[in-house]
Amino acid sequence: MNEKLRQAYELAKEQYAAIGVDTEKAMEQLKQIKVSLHCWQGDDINGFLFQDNALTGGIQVTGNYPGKATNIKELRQDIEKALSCIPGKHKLSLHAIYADTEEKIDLDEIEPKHFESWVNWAKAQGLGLDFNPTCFSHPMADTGFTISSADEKVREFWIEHCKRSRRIGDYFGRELGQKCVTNYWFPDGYKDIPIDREAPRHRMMTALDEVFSEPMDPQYNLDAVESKVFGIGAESYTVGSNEFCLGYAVSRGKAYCLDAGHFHPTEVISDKIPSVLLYTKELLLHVSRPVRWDSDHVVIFDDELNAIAQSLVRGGLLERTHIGLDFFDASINRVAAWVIGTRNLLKALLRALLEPTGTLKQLELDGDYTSRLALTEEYKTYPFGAVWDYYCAQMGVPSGTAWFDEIRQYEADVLRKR
Ligand code: RNT
Ligand code: ZN
Repeated sequence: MNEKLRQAYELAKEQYAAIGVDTEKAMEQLKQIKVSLHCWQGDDINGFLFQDNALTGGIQVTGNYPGKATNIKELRQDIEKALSCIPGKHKLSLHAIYADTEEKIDLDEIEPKHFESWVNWAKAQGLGLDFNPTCFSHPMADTGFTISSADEKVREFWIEHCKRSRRIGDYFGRELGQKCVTNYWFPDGYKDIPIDREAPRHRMMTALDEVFSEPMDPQYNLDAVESKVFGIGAESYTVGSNEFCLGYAVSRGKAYCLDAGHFHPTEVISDKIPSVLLYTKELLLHVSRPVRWDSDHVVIFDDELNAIAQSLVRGGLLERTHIGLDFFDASINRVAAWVIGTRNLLKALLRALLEPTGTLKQLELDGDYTSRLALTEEYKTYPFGAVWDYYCAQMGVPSGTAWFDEIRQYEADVLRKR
């Protein structure tokens, strides 16, 4: 290891020890945290099951940076490259449209066997897998409604798709020996003001009950429902709203999925985490970055990201939270996007773990808000960067900006040649 890096770490270690923080313990805790990387950053949510399905569902990927993955082999190669720059053992979140099969199948026909090659690859990579039914970018979703459609045929199609998705989640969990989180998100909604706000929600509730009717071992598959406030083209009404999904998760013993971009612009999920976890056993996060809307920008090291990490660490909620990523930027190098977002998330978690939380909590209980403010402000400039660099080096991945040289090289050698 680079001697300067080690010296910087030793100094940081002392400085943290002086405020009662054990840097070794923090790094050990960080090592245990798995982040679920979203496969869809690599190919702009195209998937490989259908040839010409346009992206629908009120989400959008913008940009035309060269080198996107055009098949499963390329996507895996890109993910492997990204993972080589990210410390730790993690998970990959797949969407149904990433099925690996030569068969001409539709979404209501997917089976575990269509994902077998992903399982084999995940095993070889030491990765866990999560899953998502793809309830968009499909002719059956063209009316803007899927599982809550008033058309029974449409509803049945999506119910079948979700049931099968759940079985794939169970299959992933069993094969990989770690729980798969299967996340259900539906774009269903109206562009303009509806008359009936109740019936679609009623239909969604009944449809979900049907989807989850098959008994399944929660050890292998965990179901999560993701809410949203609005989507492009569905600005006036979203069936799967916050109240709908939270209520559903609480009443049915499911996990709730909080996406950072799915609330009004001044609302933050960092403050929702501890409330939700009072009422649900587990939580899924889609860590994303909304810029004016649910724009899914690459996660940066901003205040809200740090607040999310603090919520999890300070509340002792890491064990019940599954941390997933959800962003898609096609205007920059897509592999770099993964690395930037994931490293930032891990960095924020490390920084939160390097806080003397017990001391600060006591000050708060004592009503000493002056000390609380004074100390938290000083701790902000404590040398967590030195601990991060050391952690990366220990974990065998590049520290500092070194990872970027590798991605640049990869861009020249691989991405630009596609
Ligand atoms: C959409 C949701 C959803 C998707 C992915 C692709 O607003 O955030 O999670 O981004 O399933
Ligand atoms: Zn999401």
